[in-house]
Amino acid sequence: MDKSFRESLFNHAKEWVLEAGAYIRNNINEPLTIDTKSNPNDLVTTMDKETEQYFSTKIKKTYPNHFILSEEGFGDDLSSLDGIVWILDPIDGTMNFVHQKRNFAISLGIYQDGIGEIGFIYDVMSDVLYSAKKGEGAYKNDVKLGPVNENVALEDAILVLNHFWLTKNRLVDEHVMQDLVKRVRGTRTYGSAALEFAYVAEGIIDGYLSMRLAPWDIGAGIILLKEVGGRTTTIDGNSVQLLEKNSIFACSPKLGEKIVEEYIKKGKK
Ligand code: 2AM
Ligand code: CA
Ligand code: CA
Ligand code: CA
Repeated sequence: MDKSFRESLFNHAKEWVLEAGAYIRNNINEPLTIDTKSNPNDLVTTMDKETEQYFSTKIKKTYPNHFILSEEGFGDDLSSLDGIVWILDPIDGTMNFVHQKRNFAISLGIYQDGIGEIGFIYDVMSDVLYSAKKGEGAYKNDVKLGPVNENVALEDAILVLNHFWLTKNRLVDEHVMQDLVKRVRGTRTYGSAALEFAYVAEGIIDGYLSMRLAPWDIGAGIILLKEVGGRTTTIDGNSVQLLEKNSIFACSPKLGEKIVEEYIKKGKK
């Protein structure tokens, strides 16, 4: 993508992210209509839908030949990443949005022919914008991030995990996760995949492992993390397929390799 086009796309997208975020923040105490999707804990609110619709209208009007891959149904039905694709999660961390009124984010990644060009993760209630442009670095507001710490020891590492690692699973059955949790300094769960990616990029978390995430959970985070020298793979260390659901391992390359070799692949040897 041409640098000046990337710049103007970045500026439009940034304006829309901040505007949508301000609207959510200003209406955080208004009554919500809450529905459930795949199960009683899989929540969606009118704010998720309205925010996605806001972006969809703006994008379609300004860039009629671009595509949208998004969670709540206002995007396109895509079978390829050809062209320019906006990968959007209007509210990542809906459960946090509903129950905690904090720790949720707008996640937006812009790809051209499958290559990440622009990423935004907006922590709405804290008014903190993580952003990245391909080849130009990643930022937390106006502060440049990175590079990720290449030499963190497992004993000094904090990993983000979630309760899915307590459910039946090969890595749990074979005690891989339990051994890993015992070895590292600590674990955390924040409840927004996008923010969890941003924290790895910021260097306040050393790795993030999650079971099944959708493209819009990870689209922006992959771009942000790459700009600080981090890597995103599946749990097994393989490449992520952006149009599908993936298990996710976001980390610095060295720590990621170490955990995959010493723990994840352990049961397979
Ligand atoms: P969401 O809030 O946009 O649905 C919660 O651990 C994280 O996992 C959030 O980023 C959440 O995104 C994501 N997630 C993905 N699939 C989910 C599901 N079926 N139920 C709940 N959270 C899901
Ligand atoms: Ca959801
Ligand atoms: Ca999400
Ligand atoms: Ca969402």
